[in-house]
Amino acid sequence: MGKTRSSSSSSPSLPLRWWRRTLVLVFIGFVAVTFIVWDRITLTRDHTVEVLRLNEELIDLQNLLEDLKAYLRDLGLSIQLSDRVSEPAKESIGQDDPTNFRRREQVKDAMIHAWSSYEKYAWGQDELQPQTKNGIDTFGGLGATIVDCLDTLFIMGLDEQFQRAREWVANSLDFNKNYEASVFETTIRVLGGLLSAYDLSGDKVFLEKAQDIADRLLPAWNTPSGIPYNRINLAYGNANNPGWTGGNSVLADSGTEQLEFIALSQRTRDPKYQKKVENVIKELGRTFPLDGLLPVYINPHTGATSSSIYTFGAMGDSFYEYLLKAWIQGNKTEAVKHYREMWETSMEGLKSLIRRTTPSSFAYICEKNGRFLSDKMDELACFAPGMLALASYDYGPGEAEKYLSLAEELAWTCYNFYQSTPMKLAGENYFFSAGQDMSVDTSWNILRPETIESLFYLWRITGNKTYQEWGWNIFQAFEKNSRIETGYVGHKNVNTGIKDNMMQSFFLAETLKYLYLLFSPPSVIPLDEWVFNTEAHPFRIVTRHDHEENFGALGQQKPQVLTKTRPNWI
Ligand code: DMJ
Repeated sequence: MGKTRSSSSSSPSLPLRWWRRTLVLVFIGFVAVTFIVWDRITLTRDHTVEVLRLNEELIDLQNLLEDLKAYLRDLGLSIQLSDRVSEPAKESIGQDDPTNFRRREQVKDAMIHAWSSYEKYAWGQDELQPQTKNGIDTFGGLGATIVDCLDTLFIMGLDEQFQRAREWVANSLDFNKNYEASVFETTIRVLGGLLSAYDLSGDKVFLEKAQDIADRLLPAWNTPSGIPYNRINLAYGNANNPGWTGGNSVLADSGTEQLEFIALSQRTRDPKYQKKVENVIKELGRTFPLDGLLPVYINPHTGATSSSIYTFGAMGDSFYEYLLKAWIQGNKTEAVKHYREMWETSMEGLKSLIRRTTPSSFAYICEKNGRFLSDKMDELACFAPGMLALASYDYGPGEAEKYLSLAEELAWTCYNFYQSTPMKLAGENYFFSAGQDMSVDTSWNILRPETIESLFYLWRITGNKTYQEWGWNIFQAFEKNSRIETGYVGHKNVNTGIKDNMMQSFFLAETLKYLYLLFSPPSVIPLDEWVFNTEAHPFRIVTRHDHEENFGALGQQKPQVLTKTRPNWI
């Protein structure tokens, strides 16, 4: 007993000793883990700070490089600085950084502002007039802004807005209008917007509506040559050309429906849409000139072109864009080889229109009037650098560099269309005269997207962040000068700053979408899976069908839903 008491008072019992040791071990373990975690956090923070610093240095270096380029241009020299996307560049554009995140959130905020202003003052009408706070039916009352920006809302993850737009399309969109619609505008904005919304969401209501509007447009192609009339009554189907074209069809209006109608045939398994628009290219290809440049007027009865203006600007532009993109949409296969060949021929023509200014050696694309070049370029032609960059991807090293180099030079010119005005907003077109570089001719700015579009492609293809910086500068000019309390407006004059009263639907459909994508990782609408129509509506690239039998057999099947669930990029 005594032994037991004495032993318990001098040393603790066995379980107590075990507990003490365990507690000491737990304490030591806790201290060690805390130290390791703290050490890792510090390391990660240091790493993040270092990456941000390096990013900033990279931007400074790129700016320096641009200064150097400009300096060399002043001396009449030029250097080739970028290459096809190198692996490190691919990696760097694959990463999302805090600056990009912040910037695309601000672009999204701009979209929310534009969209809510439209919802508040112009819901259901084609476009918003922000100064007078009302809607206007510029396209016959088809809710153009809603349909045109369904995909922008979807891509930006603006779910509630997308749902409201979707309900309007399902319940209120009515194409049975006694209205002479532009076949081109209705195709690229309305049909294009619906098809893109279908590809992104898999919601069949969009495909049904797409088929409805396409069926109403289709009689426009019933001409002796197959070249479509450019206007059609949506309720009665009678088609014609406006008086100001002298009864002719316009090149861009007739040669910019291929992507949409081919996409519709693929999704409905009905070949009739594809056939109509592909005939146009075949017809134009029959007498395609050696330089691949077509005048802007075509006779829909004979298919003959009449010598007039040749341009990559208004009335010509997207015809050339679609030659390249129809080839991409068709998986670059044998069946669509003729598109690529025609496009390449046209690029010989484009190169023959290139001149450079003095003193700063800005490259620009002239227009041709008959046989004479005029030193004028539309901002609309600023889609061309993006097209050239996109095409460069499929060339071997030497040719790719040439295309990319020209694309970069032209993009620099287009960026300077913006930078050279007091408001840092581009005018509608520019003249170039010896010793004076560029001067604005038509001085309005209607929130157009072409330059931003090209910056987007150039950034995706080269990984050069300078293009993001340029896009950001342009965005800030829009924020500063075009944003008002009730939406976004254009300017009647970029020299004086007088505002107009229109928020064009393409500002939401294109300008803001390309800006958002400029600051998003390339996995958001990757260019090897999607092709953008000329209104910035992405269509998924799917298998092409060329034979009637394929269409016939598949015509019995239900349309394939391309994307059933929401993509995981948001
Ligand atoms: C848009 O409707 C399209 O981009 C079209 O190809 C040209 N014009 C406007 C934007 O400027």
